[in-house]
Amino acid sequence: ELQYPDRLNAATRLLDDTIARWGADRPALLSPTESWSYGELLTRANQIAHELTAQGVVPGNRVLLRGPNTPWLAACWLGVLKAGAVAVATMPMLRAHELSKIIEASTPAIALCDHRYLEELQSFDLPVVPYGGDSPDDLAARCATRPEAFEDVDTASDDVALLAFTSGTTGRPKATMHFHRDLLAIADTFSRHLVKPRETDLFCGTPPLAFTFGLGGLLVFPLHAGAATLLVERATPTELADLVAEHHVTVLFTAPTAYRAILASDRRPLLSGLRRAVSAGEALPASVATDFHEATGHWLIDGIGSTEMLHVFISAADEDARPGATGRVVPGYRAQIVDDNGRPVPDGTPGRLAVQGPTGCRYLADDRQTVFVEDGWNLTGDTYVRDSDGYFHYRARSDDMIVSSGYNIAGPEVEEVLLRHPDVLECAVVAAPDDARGSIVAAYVVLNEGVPGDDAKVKELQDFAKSLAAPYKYPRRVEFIPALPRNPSGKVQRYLLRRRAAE
Ligand code: 3SK
Repeated sequence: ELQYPDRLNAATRLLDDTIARWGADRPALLSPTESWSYGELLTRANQIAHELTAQGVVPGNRVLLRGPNTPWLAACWLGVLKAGAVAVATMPMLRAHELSKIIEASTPAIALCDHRYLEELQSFDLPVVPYGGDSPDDLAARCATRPEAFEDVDTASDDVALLAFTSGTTGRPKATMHFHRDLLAIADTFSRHLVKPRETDLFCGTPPLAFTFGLGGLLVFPLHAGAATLLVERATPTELADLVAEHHVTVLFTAPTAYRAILASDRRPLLSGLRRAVSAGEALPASVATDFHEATGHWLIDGIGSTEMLHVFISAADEDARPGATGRVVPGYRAQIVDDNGRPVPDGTPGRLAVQGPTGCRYLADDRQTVFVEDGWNLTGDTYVRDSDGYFHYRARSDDMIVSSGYNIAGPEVEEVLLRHPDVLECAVVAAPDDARGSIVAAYVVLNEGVPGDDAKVKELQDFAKSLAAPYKYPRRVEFIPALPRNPSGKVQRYLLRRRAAE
């Protein structure tokens, strides 16, 4: 079991203690145009903590952060923790009406905002300090007048360090609270046992730091290991592959769709320089896992985590990886499959995934419990099967199970079949209400550029699905759409498709 002292500040551990171990001159944060050493990062984070304190921020206050992944955003996040305040990082693409829900729920004392993203914050009664620009009121100008050293606030290990918002299945955000010690726990579990970072590594990836997948993979894990991280604002799969090659990235964090797109492109060989590659956020199709292995000789580190649990709790790496299975429980966590009454089911039987560990779900003042906790077990909202070797196989989000004429059909399984068709770029499969069958399988398909989406293609995809899976699973309805709806962290918003299918 992980043991942490009663009092600790995660920013001290990630920054000051890393410097004490590895020195201050090593690179910490890179962007395509900048490079900050650990020493420079420490100075800026300390000055930000001074500035926040001077602005009246006291321990426990929340500080809203808004901007894409940049070194300044990372320094702000660390400065907030050093000041004993609570970081509320928001996805940069959120608009004012989405931000209003977050601001209402988190009541921040102040916002630190990338100077290019100020507009959406203007309608709120909230002090805002811009960063990353060169105006006289920019955070950089303010920091220049502040001391370089700061005595980090002596927070309790179970003081809240961050609020992470999840859009859940309804689009109404809920705030999950995570402690200082939780940030160390994710580094001491998933990162230590699966990612196995080295101080010589360079991390890179696409998830925003406001998504805890990105926060862990692109900030907490590299700093905890004394490594460097290349922060990029946004990158298409092709651009990401180019960055990997140009900067000699060794550890990559991104979603299955990006791996799939790179592997299908002429950038495929560029992945071979990677030492480790992590996939999460969506279920990893077995075909992508196998293809990645063929291209690089390495297995993708697949994982499932959640905003509620902070990071990944089931995963497999290296020779433990099994295409088609997410993996086994990450050391430090426990997982089981239970029925609707919370009773464990035998291996091989699908049920609800329940997980327990050093991190866990705590919602801030919210009575909606789609993921609820009982006796320390967190129900994740996913349907899984555990096999007799202890591997967990994803079936569907519990609400993505389609019951059609009495058959239980996992939407992602049908997606996986359709993705094997050479004309399909991406797809999502949901239930559409049907008088005769209860529900039918409806597939929303994005075709590769130039492929016509006509009746002949519908029939071809249906026949293709019937040829690869039990015929009762084939999509009785196929609709072609230009792009899948995704939330700002890149997850497919199946609830929107379910709504559309019900119209
Ligand atoms: O979606 C996931 O699997 C995930 C992984 C790590 C951290 C957070 C999330 C939501």
